[in-house]
Amino acid sequence: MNITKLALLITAALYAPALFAGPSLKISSAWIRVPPPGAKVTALYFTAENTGTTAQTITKISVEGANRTEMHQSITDAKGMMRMEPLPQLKLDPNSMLNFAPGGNHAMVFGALPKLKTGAKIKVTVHLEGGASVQTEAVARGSSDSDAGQHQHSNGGTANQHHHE
Ligand SMILES: [Cu+2]
Repeated sequence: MNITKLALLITAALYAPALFAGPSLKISSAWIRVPPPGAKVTALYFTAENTGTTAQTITKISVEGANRTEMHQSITDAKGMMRMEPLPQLKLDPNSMLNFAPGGNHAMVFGALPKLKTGAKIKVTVHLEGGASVQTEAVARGSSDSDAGQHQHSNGGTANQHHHE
């Protein structure tokens, strides 16, 4: 191999990823909980996967129609009490995955989102350190998907009646 070919190969190797790769962060399975009537806050959950070779840091999450969001983690303190702590940012190591799920990490969504109905899709933007962002859609799910005892169904259908012991 002559030196020109080698130089070309090295150049290609150096620049190809920068040219073709967007952020290596994948956001999937996003869903937002339909807040009970009058509630001014709800939670957003999703799976974040860093498929790249460099760490990715989530700095902010924007939700269409919401005033603002905060990333939270649920922790159990020394007294055995569950509470939430804000996460100013969240770092994902290369080839790592993070699940935002009830009982763990979540994005707290502030602002009532009064028109949010089960099945609706809303735009979510995950902002990364360095200025890149990843967009996804979150599906609105009712509280019947959880262990919450409060239900509110807009269609009034009898099939949606639940009883909690
Ligand atoms: Cu929270």
